[in-house]
Amino acid sequence: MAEQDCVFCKIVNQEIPSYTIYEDEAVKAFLDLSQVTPGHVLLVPKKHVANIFEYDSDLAQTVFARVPKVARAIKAAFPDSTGMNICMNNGKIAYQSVFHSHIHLVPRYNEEDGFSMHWADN
Ligand code: D5M
Repeated sequence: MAEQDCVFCKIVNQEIPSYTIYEDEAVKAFLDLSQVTPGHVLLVPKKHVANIFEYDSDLAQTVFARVPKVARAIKAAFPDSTGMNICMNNGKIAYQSVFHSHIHLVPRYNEEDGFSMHWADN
């Protein structure tokens, strides 16, 4: 069930546009609006869950099992990338800003490619 004011539920339901790179019955992967590097993608469950604390094991298996496939698709589309950071912010204290669970996949190009993890800023 979609949450009325959830931006990622609206993306899942195509009420607002996204640049989708992968979709199946359970998940959607689309480009992050403010990409920290080219090809920065968010993988979200279609079911609205706020963050990891609301996952049951079936949902975890479904979502996390998709990560390698999406990672390879990004790598294929951005062949200049030579690595990838994969992370998930859970809770405000952990810098989660959109409370529909999502996994960040951030392709890396070089040490000066603009990426920094929030916790490395401190
Ligand atoms: O990351 C939330 C991420 O969600 C942040 O990198 C921006 C991204 N975002 C927000 N709105 C959109 C839309 N409409 N399309 C694509 N990406 C979006 P967090 O881990 O919660 O800080």
